[in-house]
Amino acid sequence: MTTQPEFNPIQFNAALTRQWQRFGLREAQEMTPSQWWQALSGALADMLAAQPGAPAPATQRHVNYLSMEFLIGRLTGNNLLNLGWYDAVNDALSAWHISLTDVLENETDPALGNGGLGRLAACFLDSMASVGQPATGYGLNYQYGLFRQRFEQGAQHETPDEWQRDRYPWFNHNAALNVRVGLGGKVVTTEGQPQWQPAFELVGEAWDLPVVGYRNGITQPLRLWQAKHAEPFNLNRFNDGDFLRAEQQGIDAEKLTKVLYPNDNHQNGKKLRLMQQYFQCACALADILRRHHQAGRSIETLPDHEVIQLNDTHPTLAIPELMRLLLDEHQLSWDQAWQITRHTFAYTNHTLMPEALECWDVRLVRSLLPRHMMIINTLNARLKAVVSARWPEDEAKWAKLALVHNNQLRMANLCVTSGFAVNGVAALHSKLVVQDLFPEYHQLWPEKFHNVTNGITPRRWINQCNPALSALITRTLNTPWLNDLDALQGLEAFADDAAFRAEYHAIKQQNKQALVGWVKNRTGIAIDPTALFDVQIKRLHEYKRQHLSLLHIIALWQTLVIDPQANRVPRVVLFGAKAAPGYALAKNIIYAINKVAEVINHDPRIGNRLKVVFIPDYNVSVAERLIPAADLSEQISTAGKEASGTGNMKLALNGALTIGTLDGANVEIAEQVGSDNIFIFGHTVEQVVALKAGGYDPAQWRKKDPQLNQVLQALEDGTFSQGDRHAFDAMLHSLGPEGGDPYLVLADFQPYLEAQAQVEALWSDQDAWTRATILNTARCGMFSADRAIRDYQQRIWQAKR
Ligand code: 26Q
Repeated sequence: MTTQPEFNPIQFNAALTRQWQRFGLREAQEMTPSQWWQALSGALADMLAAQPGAPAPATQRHVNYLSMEFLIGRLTGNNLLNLGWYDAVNDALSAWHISLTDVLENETDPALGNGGLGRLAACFLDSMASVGQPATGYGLNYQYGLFRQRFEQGAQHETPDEWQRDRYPWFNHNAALNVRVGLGGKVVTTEGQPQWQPAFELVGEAWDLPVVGYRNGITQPLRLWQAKHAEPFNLNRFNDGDFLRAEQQGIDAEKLTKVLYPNDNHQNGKKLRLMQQYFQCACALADILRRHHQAGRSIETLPDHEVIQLNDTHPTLAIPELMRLLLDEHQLSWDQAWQITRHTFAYTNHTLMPEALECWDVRLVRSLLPRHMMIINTLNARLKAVVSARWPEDEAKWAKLALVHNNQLRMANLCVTSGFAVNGVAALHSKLVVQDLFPEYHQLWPEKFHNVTNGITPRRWINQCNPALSALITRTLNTPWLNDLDALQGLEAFADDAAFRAEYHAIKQQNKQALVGWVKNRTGIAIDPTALFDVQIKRLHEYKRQHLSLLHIIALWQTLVIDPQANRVPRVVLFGAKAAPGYALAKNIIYAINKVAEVINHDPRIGNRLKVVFIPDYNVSVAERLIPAADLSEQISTAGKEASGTGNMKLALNGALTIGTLDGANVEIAEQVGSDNIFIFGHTVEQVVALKAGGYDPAQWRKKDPQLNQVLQALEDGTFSQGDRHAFDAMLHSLGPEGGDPYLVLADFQPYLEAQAQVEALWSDQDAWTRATILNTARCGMFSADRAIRDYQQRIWQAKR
């Protein structure tokens, strides 16, 4: 058992001094706020690098977590808390009359991910370090993270996110870890041995970020690869015309890791994205094999020591890459190579949505990776033999199970076939993965399929973002709970303690008050801290149904306009969401929310009883402000569409009550907190299926519901768009007979309104509300990412073979 690293103030002062001296200053006081952050982080990074590393336990497989996204959020404050140095550094800085919290605000949020999948990867790294699971995260060091969002007259505009990776003090670049990666070219066979001759090569540089375990002395790397031109420049190759060929194909090495693709739950089939994926896989595998050899281990024992966890199908090319290395570089037989490969990979599925399942044009894959395509074709032929043995002459089965079909390479099928484990991310989702997505594969290999319900790191998502609540919990439980979140159960006893309720309520109120000032600053909108804060924060997607909440807002406004005396609960509805730049419908929903907000927020008849705020440029740091101040958590996706959700867990842990459908992890949240402490509504998965099978007709639902009709009319008749009757066409079209309302927004409208009425009823009894929020905090222990990591260990990584 390793322990918390000691903070040495003398060492700290020396490290800090080196930093400001590098800026060419004469004393610390000359630093600007941003230089303070730079210097503090640089000093801490130096001190961390000097700490003795904890020896890796030899008995556990090392986890290689491959992900195209790591949405890590700001690091400096988080690292200080995990190291246990926060208070000491706070004291040290106050000697210079510098406020640590102010300094920390100068960090730009590294946005190297889109949403749920990327943030999950970051939470898992924190938990693996904290529970002592040896692990390396492998990803890409994008120059531009997820775009920055602004609104112009209500419409989303994107600007590049230049996060200045070259000046990020937490990076440690180690040139000794450089990797060479090939692309394009051809395969030549000499004496029966195929060999890939790439058209050109690039270099992957390893840029490491430290992942600090919670007070246990463990630090392990998140290794992000950055593409560079191969150097020294190869003059022979240049003369051979290879360089020109590369130029003709528009391949510029440094373009490769320029920008994160901003699609979430949607594949776009771009060549550069495929190159990014391969580059990331090739770098990671070279690194994993180098470590394995350096440890003096033989290649056959790879799966005994290493597991490669694929975060969705984005790093699937790691599979044919390992096969290629084993066959062509290590000269193993096919059977030997396959034995190793199929015991090394495990795959996590994050979506059932057909448009997000990755398929790549075989010609594109072949042009970039001819040898890999050959290997995939052999795998496909071998799979075909297995499938026809099981289902002789069943063409339909093969059409579903083939790796390559109609000139499309299906990444998910390659992952299921080549890995030893497949998991979904919540109980309901994992059931649907088996039943709807891979039923035939499940019949072939039932033992491969698992559920691991997602989790969140309580270090960032309560301790860091909600220090007052964390302190209350620590005082109350008097036991370490941040690495044993089940201990929160101890709070249950206090739900009926009026003094504790008052303290818990006061903290929520303070957090709301703090948000009020920040919202005013950021948007100019004044909101009432005593109102119910109704929060929906997540990517903008049709299936997540932000527009269902919008319909409720309009209905509420209409009621208040008709009857200003109506006894309704004052409410502030807060949205945070980015729409993929090419996703027109999602952008139209943002526009609609902003336009409706404009009218409602300026309606003198409404006053403070209803306000709508769309916070621009939602990111991890914004989430850290909103979550502790939320009263109501909107988790209202169409049942069966949200694989898990993780914002739902963060909000519940911080004492927001959930209004939600029986979708994703909402199902398990409901089980944990109890039906009295959550507002569940809407069609279930089975009812959704039945409704669609019976020929769902949104026009009928509109016709039979005058209130719904009135709401939609207000959107159609220009009430919110200065008379423009076409402003919300995209959204209204999708909800109408032509669009067919694919996500059943109209069918869930009344059930949603009824659930919102129950919300108001409970809110009107503040004591009962607070009691329910305490029970939410007390019963969310299982949503710690530490529990999720232990599930992965037991069910997948360390399971007996
Ligand atoms: C694929 C190919 C090409 C370009 C982009 C993509 C791409 C990128 C990101 C496809 C999907 C994503 C992101 C998916 C995602 O975030 N899924 C979410 O994962 C969370 C963690 O498991 C779940 O909680 C959410 O329910 C799920 O939507």
